[in-house]
Amino acid sequence: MTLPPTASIREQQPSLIRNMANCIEAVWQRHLDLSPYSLPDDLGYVEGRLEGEKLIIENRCYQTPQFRKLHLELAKVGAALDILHCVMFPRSDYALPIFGADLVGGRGQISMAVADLSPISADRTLPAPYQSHLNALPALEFAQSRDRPNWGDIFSEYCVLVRPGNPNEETQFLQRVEAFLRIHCQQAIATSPTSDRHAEILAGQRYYCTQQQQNDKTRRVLEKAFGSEWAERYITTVLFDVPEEE
Ligand code: BLA
Repeated sequence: MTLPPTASIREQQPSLIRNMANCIEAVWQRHLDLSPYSLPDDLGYVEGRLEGEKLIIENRCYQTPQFRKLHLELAKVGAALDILHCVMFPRSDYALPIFGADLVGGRGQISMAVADLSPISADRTLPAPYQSHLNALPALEFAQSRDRPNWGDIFSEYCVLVRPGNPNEETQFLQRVEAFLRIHCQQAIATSPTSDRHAEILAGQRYYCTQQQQNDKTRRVLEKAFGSEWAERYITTVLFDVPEEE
Protein backbone atom coordinates (compact mmCIF):
# COMPACT_ATOMS: atom_id res chain seq x y z
CA MET A 1 0.00 0.00 0.00
CA THR A 2 1.32 3.47 -0.87
CA LEU A 3 0.95 5.92 1.96
CA PRO A 4 -0.97 9.15 1.34
CA PRO A 5 1.03 12.37 0.87
CA THR A 6 2.44 13.88 4.05
CA ALA A 7 -0.26 15.34 6.27
CA SER A 8 -0.60 19.08 6.35
CA ILE A 9 -0.01 19.84 10.04
CA ARG A 10 3.17 17.76 10.08
CA GLU A 11 4.93 20.55 8.21
CA GLN A 12 4.09 23.00 11.00
CA GLN A 13 5.25 20.85 13.89
CA PRO A 14 8.57 20.91 15.78
CA SER A 15 11.29 18.99 13.94
CA LEU A 16 11.40 16.10 16.45
CA ILE A 17 7.69 15.42 15.95
CA ARG A 18 7.93 15.73 12.17
CA ASN A 19 11.04 13.53 11.97
CA MET A 20 9.54 10.94 14.26
CA ALA A 21 6.28 10.76 12.28
CA ASN A 22 8.30 10.30 9.08
CA CYS A 23 10.50 7.68 10.75
CA ILE A 24 7.53 5.67 12.07
CA GLU A 25 5.84 5.55 8.68
CA ALA A 26 9.10 4.70 6.88
CA VAL A 27 9.82 1.74 9.19
CA TRP A 28 6.23 0.51 8.92
CA GLN A 29 6.35 0.70 5.16
CA ARG A 30 9.76 -0.94 4.92
CA HIS A 31 8.95 -3.95 7.12
CA LEU A 32 5.20 -4.51 7.22
CA ASP A 33 2.42 -5.37 4.80
CA LEU A 34 0.09 -2.40 5.44
CA SER A 35 -3.58 -2.22 4.59
CA PRO A 36 -6.12 0.44 5.53
CA TYR A 37 -7.86 0.47 8.93
CA SER A 38 -11.02 2.52 9.13
CA LEU A 39 -11.74 4.77 12.06
CA PRO A 40 -15.30 5.93 12.73
CA ASP A 41 -16.02 8.47 9.94
CA ASP A 42 -16.05 11.55 12.12
CA LEU A 43 -12.82 10.73 14.00
CA GLY A 44 -10.14 10.63 11.29
CA TYR A 45 -9.68 14.38 11.05
CA VAL A 46 -11.06 16.51 13.88
CA GLU A 47 -11.12 20.22 14.64
CA GLY A 48 -12.10 21.86 17.91
CA ARG A 49 -11.24 24.95 19.93
CA LEU A 50 -9.13 25.13 23.07
CA GLU A 51 -8.79 28.42 24.94
CA GLY A 52 -9.45 30.43 21.78
CA GLU A 53 -6.99 28.41 19.68
CA LYS A 54 -7.82 25.85 17.03
CA LEU A 55 -7.19 22.19 17.95
CA ILE A 56 -6.54 19.97 14.93
CA ILE A 57 -6.16 16.18 15.13
CA GLU A 58 -4.98 14.10 12.16
CA ASN A 59 -5.08 10.33 12.42
CA ARG A 60 -3.54 7.66 10.24
CA CYS A 61 -4.39 4.02 10.84
CA TYR A 62 -3.28 0.79 9.21
CA GLN A 63 -3.47 -2.94 9.88
CA THR A 64 -1.18 -5.82 8.95
CA PRO A 65 -1.24 -9.60 9.35
CA GLN A 66 0.43 -9.20 12.79
CA PHE A 67 -1.14 -5.94 13.99
CA ARG A 68 -4.81 -5.23 14.61
CA LYS A 69 -4.18 -1.50 14.53
CA LEU A 70 -1.22 0.79 13.85
CA HIS A 71 -2.18 4.29 14.91
CA LEU A 72 -0.25 7.50 14.31
CA GLU A 73 -1.85 10.70 15.51
CA LEU A 74 -0.61 14.25 15.13
CA ALA A 75 -2.36 17.05 17.00
CA LYS A 76 -1.82 20.77 17.21
CA VAL A 77 -3.39 23.50 19.37
CA GLY A 78 -2.52 26.82 17.74
CA ALA A 79 1.13 27.52 18.48
CA ALA A 80 0.79 26.38 22.08
CA LEU A 81 0.74 22.59 21.94
CA ASP A 82 2.05 19.95 19.53
CA ILE A 83 1.47 16.24 20.04
CA LEU A 84 2.51 12.97 18.43
CA HIS A 85 0.86 9.80 19.66
CA CYS A 86 1.58 6.33 18.32
CA VAL A 87 0.46 2.86 19.36
CA MET A 88 0.89 -0.52 17.63
CA PHE A 89 -1.70 -3.04 18.84
CA PRO A 90 -0.82 -6.66 17.96
CA ARG A 91 -3.58 -9.09 17.01
CA SER A 92 -4.74 -11.34 19.83
CA ASP A 93 -3.03 -14.40 18.35
CA TYR A 94 0.39 -12.71 18.44
CA ALA A 95 2.14 -12.68 21.82
CA LEU A 96 3.94 -9.41 21.07
CA PRO A 97 4.52 -6.35 23.26
CA ILE A 98 2.79 -3.02 22.54
CA PHE A 99 4.91 -0.27 21.03
CA GLY A 100 3.74 3.13 22.28
CA ALA A 101 5.13 6.65 22.02
CA ASP A 102 3.96 10.13 22.95
CA LEU A 103 5.68 13.47 22.30
CA VAL A 104 4.30 16.67 23.75
CA GLY A 105 5.69 20.10 22.98
CA GLY A 106 4.82 23.73 22.60
CA ARG A 107 6.41 26.84 21.25
CA GLY A 108 9.35 24.98 19.77
CA GLN A 109 10.29 22.97 22.90
CA ILE A 110 9.46 19.31 23.55
CA SER A 111 8.48 18.97 27.22
CA MET A 112 7.99 15.24 27.23
CA ALA A 113 9.10 12.37 25.05
CA VAL A 114 8.21 8.77 25.90
CA ALA A 115 8.63 5.53 23.97
CA ASP A 116 8.40 1.92 25.07
CA LEU A 117 7.90 -1.67 24.09
CA SER A 118 5.48 -2.65 26.85
CA PRO A 119 5.05 -6.31 27.84
CA ILE A 120 1.57 -7.85 27.80
CA SER A 121 2.35 -11.43 28.89
CA ALA A 122 1.06 -12.71 32.24
CA ASP A 123 4.57 -12.57 33.72
CA ARG A 124 4.95 -8.94 32.55
CA THR A 125 8.29 -9.55 30.82
CA LEU A 126 9.33 -9.07 27.21
CA PRO A 127 10.00 -12.14 25.04
CA ALA A 128 13.67 -13.25 25.29
CA PRO A 129 14.66 -12.20 21.73
CA TYR A 130 13.38 -8.67 22.44
CA GLN A 131 15.43 -8.55 25.63
CA SER A 132 18.63 -9.60 23.92
CA HIS A 133 18.23 -7.06 21.09
CA LEU A 134 17.30 -4.28 23.52
CA ASN A 135 20.19 -5.11 25.87
CA ALA A 136 22.58 -4.68 22.93
CA LEU A 137 21.53 -1.06 22.29
CA PRO A 138 23.94 1.69 23.40
CA ALA A 139 23.41 3.37 26.78
CA LEU A 140 21.41 6.60 26.67
CA GLU A 141 22.36 9.87 28.29
CA PHE A 142 19.69 12.42 29.06
CA ALA A 143 20.15 15.27 31.53
CA GLN A 144 16.46 15.28 32.50
CA SER A 145 14.56 12.04 33.01
CA ARG A 146 10.96 12.34 34.05
CA ASP A 147 9.22 10.34 36.76
CA ARG A 148 6.72 7.72 35.76
CA PRO A 149 3.12 8.59 36.55
CA ASN A 150 1.30 6.24 38.94
CA TRP A 151 -0.43 4.42 36.05
CA GLY A 152 3.00 3.81 34.43
CA ASP A 153 3.49 0.27 35.77
CA ILE A 154 2.70 -0.93 32.21
CA PHE A 155 6.08 0.30 30.95
CA SER A 156 9.13 -1.94 30.59
CA GLU A 157 12.62 -1.34 32.00
CA TYR A 158 13.56 -0.14 28.48
CA CYS A 159 11.06 2.73 28.54
CA VAL A 160 12.57 6.13 27.70
CA LEU A 161 10.70 8.95 29.47
CA VAL A 162 12.58 12.24 29.19
CA ARG A 163 12.53 15.93 28.55
CA PRO A 164 14.99 16.27 25.63
CA GLY A 165 17.06 19.37 26.27
CA ASN A 166 19.09 19.85 23.09
CA PRO A 167 19.43 18.57 19.50
CA ASN A 168 21.79 15.79 20.59
CA GLU A 169 19.20 14.45 23.04
CA GLU A 170 16.49 14.74 20.39
CA THR A 171 18.62 12.65 18.02
CA GLN A 172 19.26 10.05 20.73
CA PHE A 173 15.53 9.78 21.34
CA LEU A 174 14.72 9.46 17.65
CA GLN A 175 17.41 6.80 17.14
CA ARG A 176 16.07 4.81 20.08
CA VAL A 177 12.54 4.95 18.64
CA GLU A 178 13.87 3.76 15.29
CA ALA A 179 15.68 0.87 17.01
CA PHE A 180 12.51 -0.09 18.96
CA LEU A 181 10.48 -0.07 15.75
CA ARG A 182 13.04 -2.03 13.77
CA ILE A 183 13.39 -4.70 16.45
CA HIS A 184 9.63 -4.85 16.90
CA CYS A 185 8.79 -5.20 13.20
CA GLN A 186 11.53 -7.81 12.67
CA GLN A 187 10.33 -9.84 15.66
CA ALA A 188 6.70 -9.49 14.62
CA ILE A 189 7.22 -10.87 11.13
CA ALA A 190 9.35 -13.72 12.52
CA THR A 191 6.62 -14.68 15.02
CA SER A 192 3.97 -17.31 14.31
CA PRO A 193 0.43 -16.87 15.57
CA THR A 194 -0.45 -18.87 18.70
CA SER A 195 -3.77 -20.53 19.26
CA ASP A 196 -3.59 -21.00 23.02
CA ARG A 197 -2.69 -17.59 24.48
CA HIS A 198 -5.68 -15.44 23.36
CA ALA A 199 -7.03 -14.90 26.86
CA GLU A 200 -3.62 -13.95 28.26
CA ILE A 201 -2.86 -11.60 25.35
CA LEU A 202 -6.25 -9.90 25.54
CA ALA A 203 -5.96 -9.48 29.31
CA GLY A 204 -2.51 -7.89 28.89
CA GLN A 205 -3.75 -5.51 26.20
CA ARG A 206 -6.84 -4.64 28.25
CA TYR A 207 -4.70 -3.78 31.26
CA TYR A 208 -2.45 -1.61 29.07
CA CYS A 209 -5.46 0.32 27.76
CA THR A 210 -7.06 0.66 31.20
CA GLN A 211 -3.88 2.16 32.60
CA GLN A 212 -3.36 4.54 29.64
CA GLN A 213 -6.97 5.71 30.03
CA GLN A 214 -5.96 6.99 33.50
CA ASN A 215 -3.69 9.66 31.95
CA ASP A 216 -5.51 12.81 33.09
CA LYS A 217 -3.19 15.06 31.09
CA THR A 218 -4.44 13.66 27.78
CA ARG A 219 -8.04 13.65 28.97
CA ARG A 220 -7.86 17.27 30.13
CA VAL A 221 -6.69 18.57 26.73
CA LEU A 222 -9.44 16.67 24.93
CA GLU A 223 -12.16 17.61 27.45
CA LYS A 224 -11.34 21.29 27.28
CA ALA A 225 -11.58 21.32 23.49
CA PHE A 226 -14.42 18.88 22.86
CA GLY A 227 -16.27 18.25 26.16
CA SER A 228 -16.08 15.25 28.49
CA GLU A 229 -18.42 12.95 26.58
CA TRP A 230 -16.49 13.36 23.34
CA ALA A 231 -13.15 12.96 25.17
CA GLU A 232 -14.34 9.70 26.74
CA ARG A 233 -15.50 8.35 23.37
CA TYR A 234 -12.22 9.37 21.68
CA ILE A 235 -10.01 7.86 24.41
CA THR A 236 -11.92 4.58 24.50
CA THR A 237 -12.53 4.12 20.74
CA VAL A 238 -9.54 5.75 19.01
CA LEU A 239 -6.60 6.07 21.43
CA PHE A 240 -6.97 3.01 23.65
CA ASP A 241 -9.83 0.83 22.48
CA VAL A 242 -9.92 -2.36 24.48
CA PRO A 243 -9.69 -5.24 22.03
CA GLU A 244 -12.67 -7.54 21.48
CA GLU A 245 -12.38 -11.31 21.11
CA GLU A 246 -11.27 -11.98 17.52
C1 BLA B 1 1.87 13.22 29.12
N1 BLA B 1 0.15 13.68 27.30
C2 BLA B 1 1.00 14.05 28.33
C3 BLA B 1 0.88 15.46 28.54
C4 BLA B 1 -0.06 15.95 27.66
C5 BLA B 1 -0.50 14.84 26.90
C6 BLA B 1 -0.55 17.39 27.50
C7 BLA B 1 1.65 16.27 29.58
C8 BLA B 1 2.99 16.71 29.00
C9 BLA B 1 3.94 17.21 30.02
O1 BLA B 1 3.71 16.98 31.22
O2 BLA B 1 4.95 17.82 29.64
C10 BLA B 1 -1.51 14.99 25.91
N2 BLA B 1 -1.13 13.00 24.53
C11 BLA B 1 -1.83 14.11 24.89
C12 BLA B 1 -2.96 14.22 24.01
C13 BLA B 1 -2.90 13.14 23.17
C14 BLA B 1 -1.76 12.39 23.50
C15 BLA B 1 -3.98 15.30 24.04
O3 BLA B 1 -1.39 11.36 22.91
C16 BLA B 1 -3.79 12.69 22.08
C17 BLA B 1 -4.70 13.43 21.53
N3 BLA B 1 0.64 8.72 26.17
C18 BLA B 1 0.21 8.07 25.06
C19 BLA B 1 1.08 6.94 24.85
C20 BLA B 1 2.03 6.95 25.86
C21 BLA B 1 1.75 8.09 26.69
C22 BLA B 1 0.93 5.99 23.72
O4 BLA B 1 -0.73 8.41 24.38
C23 BLA B 1 3.15 6.06 26.15
C24 BLA B 1 3.53 5.02 25.49
C25 BLA B 1 2.50 8.48 27.79
N4 BLA B 1 1.94 10.91 28.10
C26 BLA B 1 2.48 9.73 28.47
C27 BLA B 1 3.17 9.89 29.71
C28 BLA B 1 3.00 11.21 30.09
C29 BLA B 1 2.21 11.86 29.06
C30 BLA B 1 3.95 8.81 30.47
C31 BLA B 1 3.51 11.90 31.36
C32 BLA B 1 2.38 11.83 32.35
C33 BLA B 1 2.68 12.48 33.65
O5 BLA B 1 3.80 12.97 33.86
O6 BLA B 1 1.77 12.52 34.48
